[in-house]
Amino acid sequence: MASKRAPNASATVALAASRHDVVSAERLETLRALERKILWLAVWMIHNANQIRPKRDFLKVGGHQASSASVASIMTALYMDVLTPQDRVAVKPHASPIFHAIQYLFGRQSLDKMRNFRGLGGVQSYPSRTKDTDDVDFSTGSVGLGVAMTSFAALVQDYLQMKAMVPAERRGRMVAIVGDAELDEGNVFEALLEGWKHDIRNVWWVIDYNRQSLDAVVSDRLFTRLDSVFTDMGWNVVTLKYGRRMTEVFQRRGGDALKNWIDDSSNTLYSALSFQGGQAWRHQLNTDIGNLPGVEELLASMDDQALHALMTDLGGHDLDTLTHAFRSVKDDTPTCFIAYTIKGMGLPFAGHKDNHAGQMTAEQIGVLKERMGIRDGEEWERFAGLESLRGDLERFLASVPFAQPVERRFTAPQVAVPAAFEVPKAEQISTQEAFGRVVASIARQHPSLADHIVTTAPDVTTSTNLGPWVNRRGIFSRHAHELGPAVSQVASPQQWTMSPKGQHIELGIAENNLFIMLAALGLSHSLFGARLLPIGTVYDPFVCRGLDALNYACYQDARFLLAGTPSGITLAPEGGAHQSVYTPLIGMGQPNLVSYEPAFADDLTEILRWSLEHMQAEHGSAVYLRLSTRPIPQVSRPYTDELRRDVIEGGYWLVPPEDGADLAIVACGAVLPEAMEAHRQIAEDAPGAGLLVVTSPGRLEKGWTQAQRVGSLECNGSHVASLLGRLSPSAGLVTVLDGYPATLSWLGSVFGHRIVSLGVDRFGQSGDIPDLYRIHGIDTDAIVDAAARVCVMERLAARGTHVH
Ligand SMILES: Cc1ncc(C[n+]2csc(CCOP(=O)(O)OP(=O)(O)O)c2C)c(N)n1
Ligand SMILES: [Mg+2]
Repeated sequence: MASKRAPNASATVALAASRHDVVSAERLETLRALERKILWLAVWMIHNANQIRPKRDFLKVGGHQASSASVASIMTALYMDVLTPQDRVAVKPHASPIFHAIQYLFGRQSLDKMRNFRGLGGVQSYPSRTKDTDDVDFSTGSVGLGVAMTSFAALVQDYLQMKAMVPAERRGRMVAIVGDAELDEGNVFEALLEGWKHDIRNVWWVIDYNRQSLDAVVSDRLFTRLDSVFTDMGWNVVTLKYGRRMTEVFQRRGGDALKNWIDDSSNTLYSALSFQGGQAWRHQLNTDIGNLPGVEELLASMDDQALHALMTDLGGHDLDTLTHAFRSVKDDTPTCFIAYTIKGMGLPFAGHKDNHAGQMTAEQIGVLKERMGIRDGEEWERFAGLESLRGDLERFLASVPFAQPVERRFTAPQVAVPAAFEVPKAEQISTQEAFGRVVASIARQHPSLADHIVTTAPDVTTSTNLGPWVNRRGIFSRHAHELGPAVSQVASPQQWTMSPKGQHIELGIAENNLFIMLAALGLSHSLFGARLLPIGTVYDPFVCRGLDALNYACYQDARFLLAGTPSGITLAPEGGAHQSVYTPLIGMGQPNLVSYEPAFADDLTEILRWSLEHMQAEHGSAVYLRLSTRPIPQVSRPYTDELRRDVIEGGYWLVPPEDGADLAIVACGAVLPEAMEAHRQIAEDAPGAGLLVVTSPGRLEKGWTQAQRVGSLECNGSHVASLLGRLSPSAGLVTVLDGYPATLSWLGSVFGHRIVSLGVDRFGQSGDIPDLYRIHGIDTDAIVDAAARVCVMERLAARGTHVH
């Protein structure tokens, strides 16, 4: 358990404790009893789900007894002693059973759900803010993301505090209970650096340092790195390596040698001995240090059981050490606790290198149950085996600070959104520029709405047209920064002030951070009772760089507006590395996200306006806009309520087809000029052909799929059916977008229309738009050609000839 580290004032909690940091012996006894009960309930929950509950399939239900046991003490100390209702916690995913067992003891989790662990409607496998019903603060599951979430939630809390948007009594600490292998995830370090830049406060990361991941025992050399990374980032680091029992024995003769042995022992050896127990410890210690002064006597003074208890008395399992460490923190500096633990502590496979998915046998459960004093049939009883303490425990639980009946999930009033925004005026304009202008004009024309908007971008603020908004509303910083005359005199369109009043959170390039920032901002109404309307921008191809974090934000039902811009091969000269191809499919397939790809500024303006409402609606969601830097000619038309509705529903006829028309061109986004020109060219040969603008492939598709589920095969209720229903049943469709063609090819299934789908299915490259549209087959000629083919197919079909 190598842990050579430079002495550090904050390193050892045994130092300088004030009296009330020390928990009384009586209280410790109570905590220990609860810790045992919590471990039992967690283990039993998993056992019941896997080995007792009847099964209808051949799947292992799963659940992680070893990972849970590893943090039973840490979580007991936190929830039963230290946390307040204002604190928010991301529990490492595999400790879900421990969290729910704790809530069960508080009377906040039902027995039915515990019995139904990992079953439909039961306790979720990993803590879920949306699916669990006992007040999970942050969902976890994809390791590393929950950890980072606490940093960004702290930043949101700071943001709200500086603007007096959250009362003092709602502010708390953002706490992550972190598996040590989570620290292999790069996003944790991206978040650490970003947090340092923003000088975040009130964050605790408690690292469950069991030195085991899923597959293996982790490298001995990791520890020294970890410690210094945190101190370099300005965190306090508190190492909890030795429990009280160990610390006391170190004072005895031979204790020094024992301590040195512990410090020098490899993680692998320590784990193996923890598994094997007293005899193995004795043998190894005698072999390695038995000849050093005092060691023989020291070892002889304990039986095997006591020796095992001593050697596994690590800081992360000692409630005395843990409560004391947590209580000793007196300021809001981010603090990392490195708590040494044993994976599977207290269970038969403790320390075994393969214990990650291991589960106790019925026999082993029986032994543990007996040890806990629990009788058959009383496995779920809250106080079984603790009957003599029952009264005390009930009183204790009722007095736990975290368990007090304080509101923890808020609703915030909705912010009014005007019925219309002013549409940017221009003969030609790109959707990206229109987006920037509308956002900036909200700052000017709708100040009370603008007060709730917060923008953020990973170093692409100017290049995604957020600059004018930031000029008006400034950059958020805990500390006001005077630019000074020399800086102010540099002529620049970007005049950005930095202050606590600022409403743009400027991030470094890491896209993971953008999405976790949006997740935290997008839950502000629920976490803090303050309504924020977050708007983030990102280059569209780099949505994929942060995709898991985007999914994570949506999984928690965070509400935000994301502009992915610029997108597609339309970004022509920038080349293939910057040209997104399949992001429209992400927009379609991602739950809790509605996506749009408008072509015209008036459509974009309405979509943006509607998004600000949808982000606040009870059954709303986040919104993703796929935008472009290509200026395109605008169409002038009355913007009727019907058009507004159609734009939001996902599409409208720019040129309506004649009833029973044989052909329609369907286009989405930046390729509209080509589609319009193609439509003009075919007018002679295909009179009455329609031109359909799709603003949201995803909205159209969802409406269609849902209509299918509930009823008629014609899907009469769906918007897309009402659009395409105007065509002849034998009509042909040509679809086109700057993205993967399957985004729209499903339209052929709505009424069985013949379809040719144009789009991009290879990486792009540098070029200009005419060249790139030509080689990818989405230019005017390609559309006209496709229209001709689809018409030929139609005629051949009418003659009964099959087309291959
Ligand atoms: C992003 C991601 N990759 C892989 C996994 C699969 N996985 C689950 S737990 C785990 C290792 C966890 O080790 P650690 O964080 O140390 O927790 P412990 O089980 O030791 O408590 C892995 C690789 C995951 N949940 N998320
Ligand atoms: Mg681990």
